[in-house]
Amino acid sequence: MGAQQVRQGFVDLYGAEPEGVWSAPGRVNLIGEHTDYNDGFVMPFALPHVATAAVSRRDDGVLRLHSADVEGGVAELRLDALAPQTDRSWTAYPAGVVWALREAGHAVTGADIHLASTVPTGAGLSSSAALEVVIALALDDLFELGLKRWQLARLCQRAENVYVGAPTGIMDQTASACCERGHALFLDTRDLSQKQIPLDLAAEGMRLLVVDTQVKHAHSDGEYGKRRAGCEKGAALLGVDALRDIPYDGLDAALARLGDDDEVIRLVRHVVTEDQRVEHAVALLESGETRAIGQVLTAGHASLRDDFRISCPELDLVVDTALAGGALGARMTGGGFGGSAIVLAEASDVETLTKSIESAFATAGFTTPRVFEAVPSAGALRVS
Ligand code: GAF
Repeated sequence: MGAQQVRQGFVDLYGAEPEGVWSAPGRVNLIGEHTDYNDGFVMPFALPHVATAAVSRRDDGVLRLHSADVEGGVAELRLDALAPQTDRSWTAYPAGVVWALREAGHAVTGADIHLASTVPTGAGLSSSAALEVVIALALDDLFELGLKRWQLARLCQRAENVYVGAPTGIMDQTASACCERGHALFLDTRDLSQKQIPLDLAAEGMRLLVVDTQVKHAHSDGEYGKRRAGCEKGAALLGVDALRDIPYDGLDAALARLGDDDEVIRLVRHVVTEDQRVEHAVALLESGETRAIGQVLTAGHASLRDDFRISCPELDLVVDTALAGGALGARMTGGGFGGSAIVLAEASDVETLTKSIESAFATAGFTTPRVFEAVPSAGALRVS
């Protein structure tokens, strides 16, 4: 749904023009998985799929929320009654952002909001972060809060961690808030320092496909939290603040110190090698060796499958089929346990690869996957 339709939807619902319309994208993560809550490195880029919000201020302590994507009428909430983990529906995301802004001392006095999103949900493409960031940016503009993009991302993460109750890291919100068209975002999640890395695959005759397996995942499920707790245990056993502090060339020594705690050993090995893969991929992109990142992506998948153990048969099938069909690299992306995989391929191979993946899914009796090309797109912005 386009911005004009969202604006019109607002007028139909609330009987007046909105003060503005904003959008924030979903993201695909090129490399750097489950490193963000370990203070490590990630490299996502923004998708063309966005959450769009038409918003006006109110001054009476009321928040009205409506989504074109969800059955049901306008939800009306009182700002002073917003409380963490009291809402299990989609409204927890925008309401959580309002709660986080107010809790941080920002004078948000109410709003009328109408939303629509083209980011697939449960596909590991950050539909929640898009929803949070579009609201944060709109309220920052309207209430003239003067917050920086990274500050908006931090507040959105707080909304998700505390208000919604999903123990996620900072990658998705920062990607949605800070990505730039034509670039991947090399982000250090410890201090949120960033570098925009030019990424024009089409100019080099390549494509990046997203394959949404249609297997739904959810971060509030226990498995994500268990991995996070396991990583924190590893850091504590090794006497560091976060696994980011274990250098790649100190990995063997660190693993030896973990004795026979096989589970923690696997988690630590994934995080430390994944940070190294991000740095390696950045170096390859910066030296123009773009095709070579394919092998880095594939190694990342093996680590997520075998060490971190968050893949699933559908994701493995995408990767195996793509590689057997000549892809440059492939891996699962996002939180895992379903969602999407990415495939880096020569442009000339895209059609054949797509057909092979669809046919492998049919043979395995899996739901037909949704395949689309991902082009690095703009981060959150005011549309009108
Ligand atoms: C999800 C989380 F929201 C991110 O913070 C990140 O941990 C990712 O899974 C795994 O890299 O998208």
